[in-house]
Amino acid sequence: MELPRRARGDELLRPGELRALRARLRNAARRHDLTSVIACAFDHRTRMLPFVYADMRMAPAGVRAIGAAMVDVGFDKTRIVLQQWNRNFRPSRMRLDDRVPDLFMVSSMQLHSAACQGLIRDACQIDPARRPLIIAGGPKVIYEPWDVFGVDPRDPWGADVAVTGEEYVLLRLLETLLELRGRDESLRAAFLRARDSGALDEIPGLVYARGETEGVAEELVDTGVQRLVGDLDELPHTALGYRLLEPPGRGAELGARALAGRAVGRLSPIGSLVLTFGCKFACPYCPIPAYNQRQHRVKSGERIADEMARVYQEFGIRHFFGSDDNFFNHKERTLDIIHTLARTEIDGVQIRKKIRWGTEVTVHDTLKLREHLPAVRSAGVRALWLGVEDMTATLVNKGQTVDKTGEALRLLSRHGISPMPMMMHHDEQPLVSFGPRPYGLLNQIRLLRKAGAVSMQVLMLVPATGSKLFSGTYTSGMAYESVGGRKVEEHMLGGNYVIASNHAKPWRKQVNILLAYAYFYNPLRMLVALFRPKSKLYLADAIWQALGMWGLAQTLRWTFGWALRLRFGGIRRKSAPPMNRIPLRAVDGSVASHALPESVVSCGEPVSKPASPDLVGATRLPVMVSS
Ligand code: B12
Ligand code: SF4
Repeated sequence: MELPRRARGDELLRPGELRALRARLRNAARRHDLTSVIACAFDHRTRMLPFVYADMRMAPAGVRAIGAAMVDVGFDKTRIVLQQWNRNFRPSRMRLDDRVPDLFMVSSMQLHSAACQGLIRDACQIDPARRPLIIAGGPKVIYEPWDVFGVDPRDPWGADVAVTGEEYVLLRLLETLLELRGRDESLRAAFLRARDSGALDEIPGLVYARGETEGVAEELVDTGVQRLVGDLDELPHTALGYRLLEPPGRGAELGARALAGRAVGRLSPIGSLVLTFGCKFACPYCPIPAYNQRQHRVKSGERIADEMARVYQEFGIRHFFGSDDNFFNHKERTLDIIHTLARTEIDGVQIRKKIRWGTEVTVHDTLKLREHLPAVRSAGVRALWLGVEDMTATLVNKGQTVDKTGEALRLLSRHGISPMPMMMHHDEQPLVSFGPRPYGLLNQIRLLRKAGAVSMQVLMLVPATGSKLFSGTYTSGMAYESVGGRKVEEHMLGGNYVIASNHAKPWRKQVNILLAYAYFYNPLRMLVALFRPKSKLYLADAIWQALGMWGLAQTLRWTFGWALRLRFGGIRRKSAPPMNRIPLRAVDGSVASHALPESVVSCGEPVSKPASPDLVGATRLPVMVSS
């Protein structure tokens, strides 16, 4: 089920609203000496292809954005801890400025839920009188906020509040709490008073718990779907978040100071940057268009140029990855950014000579921008990740055909931009096919490599929370509960494990993924890459091959046992999606925006979800076909 959309015309904040809030908070912040720690949850069992380098060497933008928002309004005593680098970090032992922080925030993707819950549980060990206010957020929480609250009186734990939105929601929450906070009162005490007085109910984008006992959520209150910031130039500057990173270490506690200067660039040589959000397509397996309430949001070219230049100069980061859903989504907006960057100079030198960057696009839009690809390269773009999924468009048709996909890849290669296709393997696709139609997985990989592919991503189609296909995959019995006695856990939901299939021999699907990677990343290809590289950047092709082989070894290590279970073990299937078991209601007692259709509402009975008066159901746009 997709996230609902706010009423038409009410999806976005008013222009200037985020800027005004930041200014107000800067005034208020002077009267409060707050310390905060923001942890990025990371489950190390997820370290495999195709993300083995980026997962550790790119400090995530989500926690940095939250840190930047805190510093921007005046709360400099903020530290970001990445579990990627600090796997033994224990919130119960954290001290900042020689005290227990006022705020402990956790950011998590769905894949890292177990780690996220572990962090919150540990923070709950702190004596309630001194406990920080615990706030959870990020992609996991946006779709499944109930999972950060405990319900067992024998094992009390849980966040105080889940933020199902972005920076604006957090800052509005802080503003409300600071307005109410008494002298020397803890932020958490102010939160509890605000919650009980109904002051939080006016802030869309929160889910908070109610209950008699500390750490036992008897009921959750959902304040609705957030309003999004439309003009991304209103966001705090990205450089602010980079100053807050905890140095890597094996300890449970925080170090004396955050990483500084060039050390940041050495540990995070790739910088992720928000450039645009949103995508005009409507692939049924993808939650992105609904999350963005069908809006396309952009930063200006000037702002992007400034962010790249400042991060480069301050931290020595030369490689960037745009966190775009589809950077080429809107031709004019894309060209505005591209032309501005192409004109930009850093220290008197054209940007493309200092900075290299890449992002995600679609085949369809790449072809539409074909005559502008030289400008795209002049703007510093050196690699583009393309959602090819299945070249024959059997899985989903978003304008790609075998010919068009090949053409897009060749065009990019010719212009010195490395094409990085992303494929999705599914039940109907064989490993190899014979005949004129290149239907098989290896047939397609061969074509993509010939057309210039430098890296390859092959993931199995799995149900994504917040997508149209999500509930149906479970209710149809396609998704697995357990295989060979091993339960499907959240860290397995990233597409590397076959966890939903109607194929008679699902182990073959698991093995196909491994074979596909071995076909693309192998010593022979690496040798060829050294002498006849696909990329115009000498060694880039060979480096990707080396990374790919290392990643394949990791993928084999984590998933081979699963393939054996699929081959020899019994499969138990689910009949319903993972559900919220805590009563969840909207502020006025009606059905909550974040409730799944089968969720429990206050009376304890599952209900079917009626249309809410102020929310319209996500539009069912037709899947785009080629123009
Ligand atoms: C870059 C990226 C990656 C990089 C991440 C590298 C890195 N270290 O940063 C790589 C390529 C490694 C990657 C891998 C994967 N990714 Co990815 N990725 C993205 C992408 C495109 C951008 C992420 C980003 O930087 N966003 C910009 C920041 C600012 O947004 P944000 O993180 O959401 O944070 C905002 C809010 O969520 C909120 N927030 C976040 N944290 C917190 C905390 C608090 C306390 C508060 C109050 C608010 C808050 O405020 C932030 C500012 O607005 C997103 C899609 C997108 N456009 O966001 C997908 C996305 C995060 N990835 C996703 C997935 C599924 C994956 C994979 C599992 C593979 C896959 N099947 O696609 C793997 C997992 C690998 C792993 N082991 O972790 C999903 C996550 C879905 C979910 N519900 O968890 C996303 C959302 C795409 C989608 N399908 O919708 N990914
Ligand atoms: S093209 Fe499809 S999969 Fe890619 S972001 Fe858009 S809707 Fe999602």
